[in-house]
Amino acid sequence: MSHAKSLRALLHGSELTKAAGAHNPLTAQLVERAGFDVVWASGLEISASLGVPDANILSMNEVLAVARAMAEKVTIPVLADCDSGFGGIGNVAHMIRSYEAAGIQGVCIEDKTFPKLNSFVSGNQALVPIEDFAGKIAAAVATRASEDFVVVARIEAFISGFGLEEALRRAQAYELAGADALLIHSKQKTPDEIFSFCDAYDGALPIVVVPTTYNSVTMEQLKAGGAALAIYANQGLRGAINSTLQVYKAILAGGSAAAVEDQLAPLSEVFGLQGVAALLATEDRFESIGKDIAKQVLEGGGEGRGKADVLGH
Ligand code: SPV
Ligand code: MG
Repeated sequence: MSHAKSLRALLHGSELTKAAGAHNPLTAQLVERAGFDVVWASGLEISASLGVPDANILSMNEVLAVARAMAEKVTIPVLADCDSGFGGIGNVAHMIRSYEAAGIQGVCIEDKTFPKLNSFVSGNQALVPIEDFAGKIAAAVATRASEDFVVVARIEAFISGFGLEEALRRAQAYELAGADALLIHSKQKTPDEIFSFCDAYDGALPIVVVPTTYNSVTMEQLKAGGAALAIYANQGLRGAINSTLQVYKAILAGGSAAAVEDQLAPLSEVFGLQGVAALLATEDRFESIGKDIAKQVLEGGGEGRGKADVLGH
């Protein structure tokens, strides 16, 4: 789909850019409808939606298929979570070609080992050496076909138990490698850690944050603190889990579906999201063209009328 404002332009705009996580085209459409600027094709959401841990259990092609389908259904940019790049430098180069060709506007890769583990799970959060990840970023940037395609370098130093110094060292390296933006991740309950990074970072790249655990920080505070993009990565999925389960339980408890009807989106809304009106209009148009063609042939009056007339051009 065509895009009003590119991801690159949004990252360099004067406002805080807001992204929300999605796990399929439907939730990507809801992200757009709610008014967010960007869809985050979340690894956590996509893997949860398929019933597996966020730990590179899914292949690149499986998550790419979801991100591609999202990009086909929204007009806002899709930024794809690509974990640690699905392997080594060769995997990253293949990933960039595949994601760019799929109409996705940017990817985010993180400096953890493969397979990665979700940042909020206690377990292996080991970082790869700086040189390895700088090589991946350089490969990503060198491989893209268009300068507009965005490569976000995600720093997991805080998640992995390191301090500000390590985070800043990595920021400098990834910037030198050609990254377009830096995502600084944190699992603290307050935004202090990410603000300490924003204050101390003296490079030129836009900073991306994910306020999941430090959820009371406001968008105004994030903007004032130096963030360019805030990703609300998984609230949609968590809301859907709660509300879907409540609906199922209420049907059983109420003995009929009437008990939940007022909490539900009407079917007309479902049809709207599916594009049913456009389907019917397309069918009408081409059925009538088909009839016109048949009429010409059956009535033997085909001469003098070209293809363009039949198609209404
Ligand atoms: C995701 O949404 O998959 C992310 C963000 O990478 S987090 O779950 O916070 O790691
Ligand atoms: Mg992820």
